[in-house]
Amino acid sequence: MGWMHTARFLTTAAQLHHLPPIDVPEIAFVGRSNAGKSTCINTLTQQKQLAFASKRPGRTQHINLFALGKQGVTDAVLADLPGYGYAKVSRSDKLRWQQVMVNYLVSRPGLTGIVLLCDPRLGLTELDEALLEILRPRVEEGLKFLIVLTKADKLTRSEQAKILSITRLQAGGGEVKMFSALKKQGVDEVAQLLWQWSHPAQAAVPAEDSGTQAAPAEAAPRQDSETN
Ligand SMILES: Nc1nc2c(ncn2[C@@H]2O[C@H](COP(=O)(O)OP(=O)(O)O)[C@@H](O)[C@H]2O)c(=O)[nH]1
Ligand SMILES: [Mg+2]
Repeated sequence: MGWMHTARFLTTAAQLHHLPPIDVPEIAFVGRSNAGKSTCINTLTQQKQLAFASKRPGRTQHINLFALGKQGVTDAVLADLPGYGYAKVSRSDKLRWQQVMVNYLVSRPGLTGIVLLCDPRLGLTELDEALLEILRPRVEEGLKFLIVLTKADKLTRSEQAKILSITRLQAGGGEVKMFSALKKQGVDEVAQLLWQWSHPAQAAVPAEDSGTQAAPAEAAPRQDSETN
């Protein structure tokens, strides 16, 4: 989807209060270190180095913002949050980052959606569950939520089906999608969903202008997507 490919670097911040206020929908990518977050962002945006796929997991300890929108007009922002759960990070660094992340998730104005990246071979870990718990009140208030199961190419079809249904149960009605950067599996589906989150008014009506190729017919009526 062309819209995702417009992604451009906006800013980076080590602390929440250094982030600029944003007046368009913001979608945050979160997940354990090594879950495949950088690779997923790079694949969705078709830009290899946008979210630096770190060779040293846990060391990209900044919140990075990327602007999206055609003709240079920003209509959404992606936020890449630092990965968590990396064993070799010191306890004090871990605590500091947990705090930044929790503050971001609880208080960031304009936060519209969360994409939680998860390696399906690990499943949702305690840290992921803790994060879901923190998010619950905001999800109840309408925050969109998607779990992306990465590295699908490492699983057989039947393993994929199994982990999908388990994760859907755990997600309590939230969306879950299978994704592979290697096989380009799930790329269009995830891009489509993020576009719908950021353009709820347009996503609710069938696409008429070909420029913004909107929701598939079955997804069109889902404006308030809390379907438990
Ligand atoms: N086979 C496969 N490997 C992947 C995929 N996505 C990420 N990886 C690998 O998983 C490792 C961690 O990926 P990265 O994007 O840096 O994870 P991050 O720490 O969550 O940003 C890297 O070695 C990637 O090459 C995928 O879809 N398929
Ligand atoms: Mg990364």
